Amino acid sequence: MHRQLNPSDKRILLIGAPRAKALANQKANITGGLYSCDITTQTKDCDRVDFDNEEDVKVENKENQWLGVTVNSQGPGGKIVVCAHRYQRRLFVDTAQESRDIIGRCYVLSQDLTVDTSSDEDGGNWKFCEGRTRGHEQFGSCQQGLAATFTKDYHYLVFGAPGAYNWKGIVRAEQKNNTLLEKGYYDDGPYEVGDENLLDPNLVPVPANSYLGFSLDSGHSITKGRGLTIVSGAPRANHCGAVVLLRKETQSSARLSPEYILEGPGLASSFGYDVAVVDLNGDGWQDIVVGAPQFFLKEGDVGGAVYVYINQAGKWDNITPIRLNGTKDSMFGLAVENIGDINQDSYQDIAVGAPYEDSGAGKVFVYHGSANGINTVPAQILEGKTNNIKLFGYSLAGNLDLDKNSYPDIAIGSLSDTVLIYRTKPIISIKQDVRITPKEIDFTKKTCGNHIW
Ligand SMILES: [Ca+2]
Ligand SMILES: [Ca+2]
Ligand SMILES: [Ca+2]
Repeated sequence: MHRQLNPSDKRILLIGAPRAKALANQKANITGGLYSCDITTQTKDCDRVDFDNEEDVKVENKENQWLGVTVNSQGPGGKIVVCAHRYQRRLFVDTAQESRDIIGRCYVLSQDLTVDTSSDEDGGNWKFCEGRTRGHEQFGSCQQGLAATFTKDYHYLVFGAPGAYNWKGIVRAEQKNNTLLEKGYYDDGPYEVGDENLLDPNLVPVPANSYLGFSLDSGHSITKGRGLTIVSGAPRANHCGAVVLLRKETQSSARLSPEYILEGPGLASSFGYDVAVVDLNGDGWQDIVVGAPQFFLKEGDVGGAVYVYINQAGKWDNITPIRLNGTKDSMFGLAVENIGDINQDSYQDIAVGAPYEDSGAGKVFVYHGSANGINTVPAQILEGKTNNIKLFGYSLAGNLDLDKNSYPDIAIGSLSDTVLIYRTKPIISIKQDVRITPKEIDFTKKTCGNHIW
């Protein structure tokens, strides 16, 4: 979801379509793309955003690049990032030495969905693995952009590249913004797990085949009052999955270092497939929600889980998470999202996708935050079946009020070319209670004076 402020104040839904057909000037057939949809009740009000509209087959290949695998807005009037994690660089095309490196690439667009050529940020120059040492033990399969996000202070763009260093995976935060410099803001970064200068895989806090950078979110007040923490899932770390809390070391360092690692609960649960930073109990400390869609219990009908970690004043060592369970084979937790405070009770709320629930129709569960952390009984269950949709809940977006009724709304993606928007509305329940005071009327007492009319 995105809010444009100029040239007009407009709320739009941005939809990544990673299997969409190529644009006219591209040589590939299937490139993926981005659609922009106005918020109306019409079904045909989405337009393809026109960018990434060229291809030089001597040095790159966009076939099946999955543009739109990630789409994120910086916030009202801010930038948009959209990525193609399978974008390939090519060398020595049409020779015996021809090589292809799946480095991935991201684009940044201005708030009105155009590429502003005078902006340092705008355009497709976000491909940090280009030109680095090749081979899958290094940066030849980076797959930058499988996850990407903006930090909430408008300062950094953060990218996940889960294929770097033999699929250990890395996370990188960087900024390119001369306007900010002119305004006196500091120029710093980039920061990278493994160190931007040393490029040392031994500094990555997870083993090979962990996929660090598969999911991303960030926030302040996670480990320190004002410090920035980047939260990234590594769903195959140690076969159990992990979520790594990262911070930049110092202003002079080029490194993102682990502060805490949340360990997955069991074998092959894909703990960290998605993560969400959200203050569920309203204490000012950001809590962390982690999806583990392949979690299962041998007994019973449990499949897929979501772990809710309630922040203990910035200390993460001894937190016992609350587990929310899905049903068997539902992939509950494939998507988790901070949807804002949808019932306006001052506690932020979350949505959880279970796209394989109901034999692949999919369901989305809404949970309300509370003073105690989270209400573990879903406040609402939204169903794909009632809308004839398959794999409903595969992606989620929220925390923006699309129809200006002050309640944040929810967009739910599927794998059947459909996105549904749920417009949140207030529910006012009126409790009738008639009281009579005093309960009995004493006719012997006169309270109306002596005047009888
Ligand atoms: Ca909290
Ligand atoms: Ca709430
Ligand atoms: Ca609304």
